[in-house]
Amino acid sequence: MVQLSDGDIHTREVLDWRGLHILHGRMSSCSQKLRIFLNLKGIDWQGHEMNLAASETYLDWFLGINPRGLVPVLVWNGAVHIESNDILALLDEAFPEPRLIPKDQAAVAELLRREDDLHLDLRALSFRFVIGRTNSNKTPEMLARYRDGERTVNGAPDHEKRAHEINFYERLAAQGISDEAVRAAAAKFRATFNDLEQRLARGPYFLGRAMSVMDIAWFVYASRLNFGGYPFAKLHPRVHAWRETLAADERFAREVAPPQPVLESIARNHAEWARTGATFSDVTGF
Ligand SMILES: N[C@@H](CCC(=O)N[C@@H](CS)C(=O)NCC(=O)O)C(=O)O
Repeated sequence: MVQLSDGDIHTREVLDWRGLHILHGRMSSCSQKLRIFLNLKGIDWQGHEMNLAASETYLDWFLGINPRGLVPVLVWNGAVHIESNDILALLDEAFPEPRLIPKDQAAVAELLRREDDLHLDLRALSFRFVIGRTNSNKTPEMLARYRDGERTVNGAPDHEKRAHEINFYERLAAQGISDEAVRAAAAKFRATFNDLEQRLARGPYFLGRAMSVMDIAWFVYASRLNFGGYPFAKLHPRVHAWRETLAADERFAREVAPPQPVLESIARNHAEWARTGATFSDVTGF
């Protein structure tokens, strides 16, 4: 569990926030996962939406809450919790109905770890095939401030986690998202969705008869990749049908739906990539 300690938090006003507050991003996959989870549990929360396109999580105000500069963040009666999967575990304990993280399933921890590991791959594919961002939205000054800040997680410097983010944005600025990087990321998703396809042969949800956090987490990833043109129906028909079933449920659908202007821009991007032979299938051969 990552609950920040008092000394980690420089934006002191949040210590006075009562109730359950979520700092999140509309198009952030980890935030989408948390919002679906909250919907299914029927938990009331107060939202603080951060604009990720404008890099608001790199502002001092936000970094004073989460030194990693990432959403989502839970502030619950003044206690600050980061890392989406830890937040879900905490909330599942506090609001056990319906139970979404079964205790007796060894597969849960492994599949959530895999989801977290693939996060930067999802971001790369999203930028390239959904948002169409090939340049970094972080200036060198922003990255330097992010790198050099004297910020801590539980009292200890947190350079390694931040290094991953910095590497990602420096590479993006230097070389965009190469076809090679796309193919490597896509292959990892294909292998994981092949495993998930096998799981769905045993029941309607990834863990069998009951819906769980696994379905939420992978629904978010599958929805994002679906927007990018990943051919689910062709490669993983059961995953395709499972995603469509969940997408018919508003508690899922509304959280992954891009705002109208973003939808229009995605449609324009796809038309352009189709015209130039640069779609997801063109690049990956899937
Ligand atoms: N391991 C973290 C990952 C969180 C994360 O990477 N959040 C992304 C959005 S999905 C973010 O805040 N990105 C800010 C940016 O890239 O500017 C978690 O599970 O909470």
